[in-house]
Amino acid sequence: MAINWYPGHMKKTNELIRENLKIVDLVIEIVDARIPYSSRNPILKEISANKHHIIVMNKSDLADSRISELWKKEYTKDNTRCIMYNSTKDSTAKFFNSINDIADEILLKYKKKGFFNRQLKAMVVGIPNVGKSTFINRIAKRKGAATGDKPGVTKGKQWIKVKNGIDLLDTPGILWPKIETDIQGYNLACTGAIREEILNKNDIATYIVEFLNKNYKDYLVKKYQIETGDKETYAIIDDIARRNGCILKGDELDYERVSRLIINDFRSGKLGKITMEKPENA
Ligand SMILES: Nc1nc2c(ncn2[C@@H]2O[C@H](COP(=O)(O)OP(=O)(O)O)[C@@H](O)[C@H]2O)c(=O)[nH]1
Ligand SMILES: [Mg+2]
Repeated sequence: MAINWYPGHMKKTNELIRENLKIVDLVIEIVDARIPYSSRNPILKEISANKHHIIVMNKSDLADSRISELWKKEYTKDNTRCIMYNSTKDSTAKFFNSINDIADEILLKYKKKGFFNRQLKAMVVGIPNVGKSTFINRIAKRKGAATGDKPGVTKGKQWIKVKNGIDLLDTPGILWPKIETDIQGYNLACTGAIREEILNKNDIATYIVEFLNKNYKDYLVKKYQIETGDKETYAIIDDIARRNGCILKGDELDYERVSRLIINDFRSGKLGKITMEKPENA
């Protein structure tokens, strides 16, 4: 899928991440638990080699916990940690407990070198809309403080003391989704990581219904009170539209409205807990 990102933008944020990575001990990579593959960018591994790394599978409240377990196994490798997290609800302890030993190890290393007051420096990175700001606000126990994540907005580095011994960079690093296939593009669009200007709303909704009809048929039937049978995706969408009064003058179906409805129901978890990607060997 050819998506024209803004190359200038991308270059600038990549440089910013590289720059900031140099001075941190721990990289906190926020991933979307519904699309654990497509919400990562392999460039991070390249630019953060030798750093401690924790993958926070965020929005885990919206994901299929059975598949989340498989991903957790897959990602807990090569000195990388992985935890399931809900940044709108989970305790800060849940996060800090998962990195306590890493933190102790790093701080001890500093002490051995004679730095007794040195803090562990951590940084959050992730693709757009994955929950970086929500996560930062959560673990910094901030309410709604705007976390600037537009490249170049924050001048100078601001560190937040999130825990004894741990400082977090206040500005997250934005990674650009790396899209190699149409499926990845759609998965990113479904979760809201890439904008609807890039993929059209009706196509996204069609993709969701097709995916659900194949993988989570019960959710579709239950939520919309429809019969799916052997129906084509388009016929199912027509039924959803009729069921929900998405009808225009002259009895035409309002595809704009039904598409919006399906996308919103998916994103808000009203359709159920859904994961769109499985580990390769699962
Ligand atoms: N259900 C759920 N929603 C989340 C979670 N984390 C973030 N969000 C929502 O995802 C949207 C994007 O979050 P934001 O922090 O702005 O993403 P950012 O672009 O990475 O900074 C917001 O509507 C958040 O409320 C989570 O763990 N669970
Ligand atoms: Mg943000």
